[in-house]
Amino acid sequence: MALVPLKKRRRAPSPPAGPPGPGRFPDVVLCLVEKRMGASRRAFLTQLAWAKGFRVDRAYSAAVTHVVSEQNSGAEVAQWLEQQREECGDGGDPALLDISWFTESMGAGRPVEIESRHRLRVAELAPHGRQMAPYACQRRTPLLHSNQPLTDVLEDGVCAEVERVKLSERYRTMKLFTKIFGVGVRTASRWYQEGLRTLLDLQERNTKLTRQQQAGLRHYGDLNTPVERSEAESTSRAVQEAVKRFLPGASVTLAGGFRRGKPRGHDVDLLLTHPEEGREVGLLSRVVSWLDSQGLILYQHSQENSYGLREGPEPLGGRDVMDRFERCFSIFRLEAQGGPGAPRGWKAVRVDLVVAPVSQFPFALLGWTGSRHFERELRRFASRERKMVLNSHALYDTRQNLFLPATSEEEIFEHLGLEYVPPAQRNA
Ligand code: DGT
Ligand code: MG
Repeated sequence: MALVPLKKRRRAPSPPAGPPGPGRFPDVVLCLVEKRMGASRRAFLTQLAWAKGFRVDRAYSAAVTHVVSEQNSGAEVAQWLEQQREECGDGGDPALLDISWFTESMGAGRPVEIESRHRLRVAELAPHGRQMAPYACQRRTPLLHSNQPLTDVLEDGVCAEVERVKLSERYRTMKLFTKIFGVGVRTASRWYQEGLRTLLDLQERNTKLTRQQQAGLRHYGDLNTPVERSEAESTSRAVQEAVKRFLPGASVTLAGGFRRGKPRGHDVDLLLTHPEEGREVGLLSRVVSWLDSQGLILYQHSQENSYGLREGPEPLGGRDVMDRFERCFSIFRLEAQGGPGAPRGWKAVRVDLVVAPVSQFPFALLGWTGSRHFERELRRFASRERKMVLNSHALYDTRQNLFLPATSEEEIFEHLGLEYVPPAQRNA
């Protein structure tokens, strides 16, 4: 998981303004869906298409004939289209296409004929011909599923154009820099424009780095090595031990991908609470200081709790919901699990510690278990289908103007009128 500034959706570079004229193919007007593709890649693909003489419009309008998206379901793109039509007050009936149509067209240097395999299916069919539930939170998605061979090919399969893009200097550099803890697309893009290309460049040219980025650079290798479950568990034990010293009875829960059963992840997400509301106040700073005094912490910055239920049911920061719990973003110095044979005695591991008052704990647990897509879908379902606002602090019913309390995740699903989905099935 990324950090506070990281987790905020960074505004990445927009595609350059305005397409250069009508293009070589007057019957074809493309619009690329940014969701999942990301702003940088979208800008890159837009420029690529322009260079090949295609017209690509930045915003949707009735003139658009081909909508191209990457890694979105047909239902998602259909919904996106519906929103665009509402916003521009304009109709249009474009073809909804997968990126494969785009890459093949770029490869051919002309718009290739649309085949059914290029089209996104708007009504997806589940196995046995059943209609698939429209929201991911209404479905069970285990870690390994029957479509695995297919999705593996889609993710890992080789496509000449995608390979070419991946090899491009900008792509490689952006990837290198955004993998530094504390560096987002904007900063990486600025550094690229300044001519920086390697991690060594950052050091040699004395690039100004925040304290977080300095730590990210220092532990670059470790932080980009997956965290194993055994490492997550031993981190959790270390935190538990510290918590017990200061507040017996308080609990430490491993959330994030590990709670969903993933064998490895990119960080360790831990939630702290105490069964008596209010007792958790002040706990985090003591725990962190103690861990620090034991030489377990390589970097940390903390954020205070800034949430009050009286504030009302605001959706907390728009599209990518941040929360306002007291939390600590840290890098732990974890004793190597490999024993004496391990190449080095320790490993740097990213750890997020989040403190939730017990009345908000089920919401925090639900919010911090993920997957991100599952969470987004759950919030979208709550808002569209139930007129409720769900975030990691609370569930608010806007029809009745009241908060709906819950003492477990199951109760939250009940309030939403959804069948309970256990953590291992939230791998959407
Ligand atoms: P990983 O760490 O690569 O194995 O993957 P996950 O699934 O553990 O993802 P991660 O660690 O980025 O986030 C875990 C969940 O916590 C995910 O559903 C999103 C949620 N989450 C992450 N950051 C925030 C945040 O700042 N606020 C809130 N409310 N939720 C967050
Ligand atoms: Mg995580």
